[in-house]
Amino acid sequence: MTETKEIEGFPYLSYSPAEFSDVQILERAKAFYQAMDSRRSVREFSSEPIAKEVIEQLILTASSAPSGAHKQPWTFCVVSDPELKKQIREAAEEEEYRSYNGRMSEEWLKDLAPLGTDWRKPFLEKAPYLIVVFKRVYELEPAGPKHQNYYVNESVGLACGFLLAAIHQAGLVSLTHTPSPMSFLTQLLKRPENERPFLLIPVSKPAKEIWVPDIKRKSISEMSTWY
Ligand code: IYR
Repeated sequence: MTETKEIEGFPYLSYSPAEFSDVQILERAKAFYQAMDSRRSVREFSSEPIAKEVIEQLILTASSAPSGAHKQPWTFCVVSDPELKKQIREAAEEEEYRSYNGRMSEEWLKDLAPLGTDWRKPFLEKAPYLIVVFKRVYELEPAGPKHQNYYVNESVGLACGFLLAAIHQAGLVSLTHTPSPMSFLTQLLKRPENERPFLLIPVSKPAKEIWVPDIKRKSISEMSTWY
């Protein structure tokens, strides 16, 4: 049963996370790793529709992430309108064309080669939903002062991580697309001045045939140091 009390004038709730045995904790840690390790970024999408309610649930999961001073400095713009998706694709491809043909260094292009990316982004029209995540640098009171948010990149990055996990867990696929520069999203989606585009995440059911690069994740010893 949840109890309530005041601490230094603020309301608190008692919180009792589920408890497990050491054996169960290891099993659960392994099972979750297996589930998450089977996630891949994809570039082939299905155009099959997905219920709006599903996307709402995914966004609620994303928004359960921790954030600096609990400011929840994020806005999730969900695009399913075909005309708007087309405009986003055209604007993204224009920027990406320039990136792939001059703005990116030789080394960067070489690093991307095994991933099979290029300036073409047909998935921006094909996927039934694009979730465009905006970070809220500050909050605007109507005709009032600005209020700073804290650790905005960390907070929105965490929310995006939760979102990718939720998408995968639901049986859907996604890509963390980073069109650069991204300011066209502010204009096309008519976002207010306190918001900046953060990530563009197309979401769909798995396409019938998907090929992903044969890349390896770092081993525990390569990416952890224990003191
Ligand atoms: N923004 C480009 C390039 C690109 C960047 C990263 I980081 C990738 O992991 C893959 C591609 C694009 O989205 O194609």
